[in-house]
Amino acid sequence: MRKTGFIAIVGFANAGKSTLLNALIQQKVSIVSPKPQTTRDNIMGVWTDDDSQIVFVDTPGFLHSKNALGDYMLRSIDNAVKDVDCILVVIDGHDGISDKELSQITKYAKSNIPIVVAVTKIDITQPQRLMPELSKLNEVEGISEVYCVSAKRNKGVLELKQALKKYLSGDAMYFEEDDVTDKSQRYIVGEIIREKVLLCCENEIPHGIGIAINKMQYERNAWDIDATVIVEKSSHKPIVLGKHGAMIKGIGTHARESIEKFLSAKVFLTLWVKVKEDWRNNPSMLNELGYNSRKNY
Ligand SMILES: Nc1nc2c(ncn2[C@@H]2O[C@H](COP(=O)(O)OP(=O)(O)OP(=O)(O)O)[C@@H](O)[C@H]2O)c(=O)[nH]1
Ligand SMILES: [Mg+2]
Repeated sequence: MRKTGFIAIVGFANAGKSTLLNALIQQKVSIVSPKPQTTRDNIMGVWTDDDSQIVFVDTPGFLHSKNALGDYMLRSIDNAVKDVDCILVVIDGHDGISDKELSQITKYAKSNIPIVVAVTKIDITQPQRLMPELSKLNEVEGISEVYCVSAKRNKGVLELKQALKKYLSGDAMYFEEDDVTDKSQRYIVGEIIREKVLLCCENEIPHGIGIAINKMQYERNAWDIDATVIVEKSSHKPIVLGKHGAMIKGIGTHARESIEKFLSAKVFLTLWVKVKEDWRNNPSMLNELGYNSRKNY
């Protein structure tokens, strides 16, 4: 019989949570970018092997909420850490460990849920810089174990996963053996497009974009996908479109290539750009884009 259970992955924005989730389950289900606040919703990534099924829950990074979407993201983190077998706190070793991170761990320790800390990005962290940072964790009560990993270079990830298995407390399978996420194909396609906008566009715009999938249909051995990139200010539209449409064309090409890999099929992708003023404070827009109380859209 397999041991099963849930492990929440939490930490500050940009710490490397989603990269670690993808490395742990050896599949890309959660998008990654150098910009903070990439993940907006809890995303489950499922690892099943001969002796266990671990359901990892990737969460948005801790943030100061400035709008209704931010409130939703904070609620998502709170929901993720309820009733889990273990909380995996991810810390960016390269940035060093801040007092805010230490007090966040102290707060979680009060819940009596085992806490494991993964200090990540060690591939770009000098060992002499890492040691004093790690000693800060000794001062914090309630940490069960600390692992140093590089999710990007896949260093220490297997050892971390093996160690996490001992915290699993259930024996009921929550997902089929070949499931990798709780999210629909439609959701992941929207996320892939958002990732490419984050990667292609600079500065402030990415925080304010949303993706609506208008159509996703499989016909004659190919997917026909029509999606809208929603921006919150009219001044953002020409930036996402680019000169003579060059930016949106580039976003479309990158997105189509990734979606083809994900769906293992040919994809025809049409992208539009629309302005919806202040959509991150608009309940019906948040609902339409899938940021509603619980799960899949
Ligand atoms: N060098 C290095 N970079 C990493 C590693 N893990 C993540 N990164 C980079 O760190 C940045 C943030 O990674 P994410 O996985 O999106 O971080 P996150 O914690 O999920 O961020 P939010 O969703 O915004 O909270 C990206 O540019 C990643 O490529 C690592 O192990 N080594
Ligand atoms: Mg993330």
